[in-house]
Amino acid sequence: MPERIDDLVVSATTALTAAADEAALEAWRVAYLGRSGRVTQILRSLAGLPPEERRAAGAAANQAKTSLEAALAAREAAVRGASLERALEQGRIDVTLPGRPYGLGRLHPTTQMVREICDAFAGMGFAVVEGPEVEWDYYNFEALNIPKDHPARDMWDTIWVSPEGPRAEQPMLMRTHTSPMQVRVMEASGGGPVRVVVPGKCYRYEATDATHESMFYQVEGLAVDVGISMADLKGTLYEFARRIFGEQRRVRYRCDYFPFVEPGVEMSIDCFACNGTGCRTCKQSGWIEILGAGMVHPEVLRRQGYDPEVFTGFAFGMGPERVAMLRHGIDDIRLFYANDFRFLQQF
Ligand code: 2U9
Repeated sequence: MPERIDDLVVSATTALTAAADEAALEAWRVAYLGRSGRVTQILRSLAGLPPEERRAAGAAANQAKTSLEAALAAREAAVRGASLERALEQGRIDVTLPGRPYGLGRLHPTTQMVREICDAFAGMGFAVVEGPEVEWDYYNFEALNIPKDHPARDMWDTIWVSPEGPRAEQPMLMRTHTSPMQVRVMEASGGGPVRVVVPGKCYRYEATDATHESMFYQVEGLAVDVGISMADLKGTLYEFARRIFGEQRRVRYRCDYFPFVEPGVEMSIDCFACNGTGCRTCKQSGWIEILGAGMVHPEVLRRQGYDPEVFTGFAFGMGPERVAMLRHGIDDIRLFYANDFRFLQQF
């Protein structure tokens, strides 16, 4: 007999108690109950015993094998149970915990500003309309008193859509301002009065820097009717400035040139950061330029069928990103469209 059965059962039981996982249990099974296991070796040695010992030894050996197999099954169940408990504990979900709050989405700062500007004018009777971003040269330039080869075209570096560029018979481009839509509104108005603001994306083919982007937004406006005067322009834009920048704001108008208005003006507000005494925001001037405007050029009216001796109008244009930059102290327009959530989530 290779070893005493009683001794083997004791050592096997001790070793089984120490087996703490499935790999250890399998190793134990191979060592004791496997084809070359120590219990199997005893069972094989029975044939070599004298007949008078074989019966008793065989019964003891089989008893040992049965009890060790039962002990292995019990130990495997215990190890699996403990493993399940650990897994359940690690994966335990406390269903009474509050749900993780979803971050609420928000409007882009440009969208917020565009909506605020449009609301201010809508409150003064202006309709809000949008138009195509890919435009005909006619609506973007010619109808605005900027004929081909006019030097004013140099004010707008343009992205041409027509393969032949500006030489095409009817060139197409990415609009450089939202003015083309005002032309379309006058064209469709049948000679009637107009009160619109036009928000939308515009494009310019120029190097980007802290104040220039290749895609940016504009909000332009147009009022055409009988008897509209410069006073209407000044009063409307003054009210706009107070609605956006505060009731105490003062405005200043200075002459400026645009081919589609005459006279043309730039409107500034007194600096809301220093109340006009001079600071970084207003570059020590006490004033901040907000928009351009003017009385619609008679040629622009005439081309759309209005008699400039009867109908007059005013128009204006502004950059909502600039207004937002002033309000929030943002110093680089490129932040608006860099898709950096650290910037966007602040608004
Ligand atoms: C029509 C007639 C006249 C729109 C106008 C401006 C002055 C102006 C710039 C301000 C900053 C564009 O965003 S900006 O770069 N615009 O200063 N725009 S008058 O005049 C029009 C438009 C349409 C039919």
